[in-house]
Amino acid sequence: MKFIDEAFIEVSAGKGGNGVASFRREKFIPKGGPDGGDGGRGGSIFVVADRNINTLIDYRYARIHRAKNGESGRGSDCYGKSAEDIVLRMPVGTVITDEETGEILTDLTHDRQKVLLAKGGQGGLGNLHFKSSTNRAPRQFTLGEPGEHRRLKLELKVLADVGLLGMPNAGKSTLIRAVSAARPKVADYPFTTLQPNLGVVRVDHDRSFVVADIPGLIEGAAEGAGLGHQFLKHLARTRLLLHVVDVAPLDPAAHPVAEARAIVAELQKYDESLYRKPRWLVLNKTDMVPQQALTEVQEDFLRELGWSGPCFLISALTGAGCTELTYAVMEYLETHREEAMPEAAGGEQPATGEASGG
Ligand SMILES: Nc1nc2c(ncn2[C@@H]2O[C@H](COP(=O)(O)OP(=O)(O)OP(=O)(O)O)[C@@H](O)[C@H]2O)c(=O)[nH]1
Ligand SMILES: [Mg+2]
Repeated sequence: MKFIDEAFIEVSAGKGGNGVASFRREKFIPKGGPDGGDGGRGGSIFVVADRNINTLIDYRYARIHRAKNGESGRGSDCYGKSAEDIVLRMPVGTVITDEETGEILTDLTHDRQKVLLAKGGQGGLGNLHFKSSTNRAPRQFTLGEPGEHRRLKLELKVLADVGLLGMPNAGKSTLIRAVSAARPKVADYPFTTLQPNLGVVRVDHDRSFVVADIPGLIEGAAEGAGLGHQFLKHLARTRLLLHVVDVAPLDPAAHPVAEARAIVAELQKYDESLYRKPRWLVLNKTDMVPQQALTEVQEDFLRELGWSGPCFLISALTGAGCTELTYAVMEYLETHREEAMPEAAGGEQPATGEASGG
């Protein structure tokens, strides 16, 4: 099973403009010849693959795409204007199926690939075209053709860009709920999440990325403790890991630094390349720490852990710091696009039901 991002849209190409029957009327020329021009072409709808787009989220909002009609022809040999085409941008990897016939119209495999989805109608012919030696004053003209209309299903196999990593109860699922429309279960007991969840994080109208929330890890996972560590395979093809740590555990015996170390150790035991993947620290549940103590808590934590990499303070519950975090992630992904992970063995995607949202 794979995680599929999907959307349903309708595309309507424009109708061609009508041709027209008209005759030249000038002073001293009592009966001029035919001069009715053709109608313009209706706008067509194309799709272009764009490697800068990661998800189909935009198409869950904008469902109907309609191109304009061509203008009708006019007298004095005037042709009607053709309507502009509409170009829809979609991620590389999108498969587009005609919902009515089940036919796959296209499978966008490479950047800038352009495919016609709905053809605009041809413009009709003006009576100019029907002039012949036997008919010098034709009254015929043709109407513009209708544009194509299709209901389409868009599907994209989603690869997570970012993976959440952490102890049970660290707040990973709460974070994915805070930043995306995914609605995984959240509860105050460990191992709430049993299956990975993916969520689409939209930072602004055309920038988004995909996050994977996986079950919690504990010390000894490599030996099967907790849910084991096989879920880490879902992170193989992500480009960035967010290590979520509960900095204000309710249990006074808990030791967040030691737990953070344990997570990293499990990561390394699982796979060296996962261990070397870019990783940021996300200190969660800051709402449980008095505001004035926050800087000190962070500094102590980083010093004790010996961490000098990126670190974010958030509260997944209140949303504090989450926007800053998602913007930073988006920016990171945009500036490190070239380092996209090669197809790694074992890097299959999470099996999930309803995960992303719109
Ligand atoms: N006060 C506070 N509680 C939080 C915050 N984030 C999560 N929680 C709570 O912590 C508990 C665990 O949250 P989850 O999101 O289920 O944690 P998880 O990391 O997904 O846990 P597993 O799925 O078991 O690995 C829940 O009771 C949450 O409401 C936060 O920022 N502040
Ligand atoms: Mg969870």
